[in-house]
Amino acid sequence: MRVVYSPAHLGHEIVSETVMGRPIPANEVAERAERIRSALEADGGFALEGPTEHGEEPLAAVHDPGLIRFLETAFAQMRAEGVDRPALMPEGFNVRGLTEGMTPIGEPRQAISGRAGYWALDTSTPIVAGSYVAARAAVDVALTTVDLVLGGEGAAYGLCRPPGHHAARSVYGGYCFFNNAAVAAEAIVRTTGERVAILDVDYHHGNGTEQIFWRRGDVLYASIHADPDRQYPYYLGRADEVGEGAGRGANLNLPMPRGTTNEQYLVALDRALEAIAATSGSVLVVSLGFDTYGHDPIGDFALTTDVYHEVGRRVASLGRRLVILQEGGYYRPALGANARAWLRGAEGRPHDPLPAAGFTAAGTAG
Ligand code: SP5
Ligand code: ZN
Repeated sequence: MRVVYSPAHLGHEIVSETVMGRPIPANEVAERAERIRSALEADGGFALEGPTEHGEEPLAAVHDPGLIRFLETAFAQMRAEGVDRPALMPEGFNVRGLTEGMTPIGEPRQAISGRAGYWALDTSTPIVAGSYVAARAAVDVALTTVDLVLGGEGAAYGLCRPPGHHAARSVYGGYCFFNNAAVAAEAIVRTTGERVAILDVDYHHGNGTEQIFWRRGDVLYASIHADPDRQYPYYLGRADEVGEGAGRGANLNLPMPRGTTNEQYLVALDRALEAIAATSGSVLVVSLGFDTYGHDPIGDFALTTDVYHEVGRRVASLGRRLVILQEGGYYRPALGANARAWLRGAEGRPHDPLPAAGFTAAGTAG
């Protein structure tokens, strides 16, 4: 399988994130993508290549130009204001109730902490010096993966970092700046004129993808994720969110309980695949996350490496061409094995798991 990867992600070097006011070691770190890259290189069955530049037009088809300009200039503005921190985070937020019953206010013209809070969703998505270049490269990775598939590949994988599915048209957050999968899906619609489906198997609900295509009947969004009553992104992801207008019925949310097992997960997957099979279109975009893994530090599902091979296999059995884009997954030691298993399953290759590093065959620490 062809794999698109850009080293530009290394410039998005995150050290800490803030959760409930407390700084904790960052989860969405560069090591994630490097672990996946090494595992795919070691497999021998994957061919890595760099992305080609696609410019701003396909990005602006999905995102508010104001968000793009903010992210492009934010870090430099923070420095220009004399703030000597490694990362920019918002101070306050443009929350829904602030302008309830009023005509909404616009972006503040000056203070960077206020501008950040106008566009941000949370306090766990720091902007560092290399974040914008990395986020633009991740979009190019996604669009290059689309090119490969529209050019005849049955499946291709874009190792996007930073991830994308929490980014809405005018919002960044959840470790995401630009919605790589949404940009990809929109590019496919515009190029092929067909309908497109997006299957989101990250542990979290892809609130950004849902928002972007909420009123669209030509893009189906189907997601299996932790129930937002107990998990981020909290404010979207419920089963009764089905889309509106032309998009009514083109949004499928399958919220899952704590401790979701391989078996429970596969039942939900089959439901999502059934909904996708009922729509037309020859290309499926997959938002691929491994934070569903049993040992994930921020998830609470119980999935194993073996089931990722089966998930990849079942997704491919739909018979659509696959644009597979990386989202989350934070248990670094297993990321390589999990990605390799999923992608081998999607390609119809056998599982062939490698013994986990640091463990003997008996499963005890070696
Ligand atoms: C792309 C993606 O997977 N984004 C996820 C963003 C989640 N941000 C919220 C992190 C909350 C961490 N909670 C720590 C609890 C430790 N038990
Ligand atoms: Zn996630």
